[in-house]
Amino acid sequence: MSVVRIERDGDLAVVTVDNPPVNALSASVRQGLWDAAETLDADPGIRGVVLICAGRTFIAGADVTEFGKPPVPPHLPDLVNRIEAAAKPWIAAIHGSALGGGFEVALGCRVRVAAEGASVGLPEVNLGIVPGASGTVRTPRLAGVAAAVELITTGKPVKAAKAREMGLIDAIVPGDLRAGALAFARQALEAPLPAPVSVRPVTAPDEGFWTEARGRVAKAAKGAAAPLRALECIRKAAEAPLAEALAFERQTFLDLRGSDQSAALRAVFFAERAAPRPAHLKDVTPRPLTRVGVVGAGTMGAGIAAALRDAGLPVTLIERDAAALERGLHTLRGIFDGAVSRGRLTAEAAADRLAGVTGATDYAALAEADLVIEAVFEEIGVKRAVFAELARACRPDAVLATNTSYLDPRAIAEGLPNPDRFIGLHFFSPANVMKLLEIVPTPDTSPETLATGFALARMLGKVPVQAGICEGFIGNRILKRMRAAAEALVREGVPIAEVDAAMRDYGFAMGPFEAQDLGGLDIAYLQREGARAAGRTVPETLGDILVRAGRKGQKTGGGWYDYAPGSRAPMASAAVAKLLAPLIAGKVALDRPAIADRLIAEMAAEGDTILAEGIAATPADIDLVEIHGYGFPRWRGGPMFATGRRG
Ligand code: 3H9
Repeated sequence: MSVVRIERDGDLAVVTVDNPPVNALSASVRQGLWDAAETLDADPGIRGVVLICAGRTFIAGADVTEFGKPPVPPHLPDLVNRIEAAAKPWIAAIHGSALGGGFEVALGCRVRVAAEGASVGLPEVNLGIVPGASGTVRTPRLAGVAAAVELITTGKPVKAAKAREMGLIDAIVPGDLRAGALAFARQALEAPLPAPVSVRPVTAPDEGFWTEARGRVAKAAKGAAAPLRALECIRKAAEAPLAEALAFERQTFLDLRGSDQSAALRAVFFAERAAPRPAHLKDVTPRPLTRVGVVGAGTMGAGIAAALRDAGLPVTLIERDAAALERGLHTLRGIFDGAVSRGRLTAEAAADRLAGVTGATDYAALAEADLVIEAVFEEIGVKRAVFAELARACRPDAVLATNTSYLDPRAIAEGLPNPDRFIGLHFFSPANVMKLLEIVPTPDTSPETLATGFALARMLGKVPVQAGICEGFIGNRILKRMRAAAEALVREGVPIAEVDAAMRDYGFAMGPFEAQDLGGLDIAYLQREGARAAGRTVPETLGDILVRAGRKGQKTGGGWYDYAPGSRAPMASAAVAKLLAPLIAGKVALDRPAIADRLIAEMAAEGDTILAEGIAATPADIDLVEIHGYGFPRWRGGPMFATGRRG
């Protein structure tokens, strides 16, 4: 069947794009729309055209899979111009998402109406590009420069109501979109239509506006190039004639499309979409998940409970006594209250989230749970005791998961009846925010249980990555190696602050030493001490020396750095310099890019080992772990991509 079809409804035509899954603007769709404009312009019985889409969404953008290939005409900018120039005015009827090139096609239409749940956006910067079919030029003419800057430099779509307020759409159509859009079109055609967007005037803001915007956008971009380039395009659109602005946008788009950043972001885009549905589980049906339990209401347990509630699942939260349970519920309340004060949740929604949590101190409350996630203290004896209780209290087919970061899930599951329903689910803190979920099956875990882990990730909107069993799984194992390499640099004489600055310059929010000060040096120290006590040879680290001197990080007023009381700003520490002086070889001159290269190379080398051992399935999985769990700059694509290991 054709991807673009024309139907007639009296003197109006309905042009439907039907190109599953998301109606992307592949060459055949562009050609189909072009042909439709030609056909309908030549049809004397037609006064106007409603553009609508089949399936779950309006056109979600250019076809990203075409980006690496030679462009095929008609090109999208020409198509948008063609639609705008049509003798019979086009009216876009938007449902789902009108994104990127999809919204640009809508900008070529004379009027835009949307269904209530629809959203519109120009998310191109997330792919390392700018809108390439007039988004930066037509949006300021439609909705003003400030609105265009917000929409385009953040890449965040806006819901129909806000889009209406911003002037991005003309009306919201309740009920049936096709019927509503046809009615709207009939009425609109009775009066003079608004001018085509490209000929509307645009008011250029003053220099102060651009200075402020540049500062804000650069800060949020954290090294990504596209948002600032998009801002330049919008400025050009505000200050130069139309044709010049369009040419500038096109050139910027083409430059960026061929950039490393765009290649990296595209790779991440497709990896993220592949991750929730691994090929090897294609034919496996997950267990239904309607009732979920969490054992342990500390920071991690409360965060997991919040994530489950955000996904609409009722949660039973278990603690060992009433006081601990009360503390846990208090933590949970704090999470939802925080979301309210940040404007992410209404007070009613927060109350509803909390109301969906049933606290209990008796495991019997988990009798009907489909899945229970254990998130208690990282101590093997404590965890085993929990699973012994779960074995007694839960249904024999309930999936039982451990949220361990370092322990061997096989040891935790020892003695568990029906071990095929056991699995590791490693969340990252704060669990309701961080997207990564490492899914760790044991040799006994059934494919069904594994598929249930992935199904849970989909429900929670997480990025799941399957990891094999080893100390630290994928992410913490790479972290350990990177930290060791960072310490090695310090031993060679690179200042601590230079290592951190190098990683910030690379695109991380924080360097490895600052991050340890924030999280506390003692947890890793205690692990090393545990391993030493168990007879393993674990060489002394610089971190060990600091912890032994009472420097556990910000919480003790100092770790790798000193902190003034009440401040989180790291200051070079004379005490640390003195403590470590005997171990520091001298002073080496390494510039920041060389420092970062060395640490990233170590991460990637550990990635190689992890792949060779079968702990991770693909380099893309490793990159997703680093981006979503460890703050690796997305626009670099992850350590494997950045070091050329993904081809
Ligand atoms: C652009 O438009 C540039 C122009 O300005 C200028 C050009 C000159 N292309 O996310 P989902 C696939 S740049 C190709 O799971 P959802 C996706 O890979 C583009 N394929 O669905 C997946 O495939 P599979 C600007 C695409 O319902 C399937 O569709 N637009 C594209 O959760 C389902 O995806 C964007 O950046 C694409 N553009 O969410 C929009 N988009 O099933 C990006 C998706 O084989 N897309 N696929 O794994 C989205 O944000 C979401 O897909 C959307 C639906 C919200 C639309």
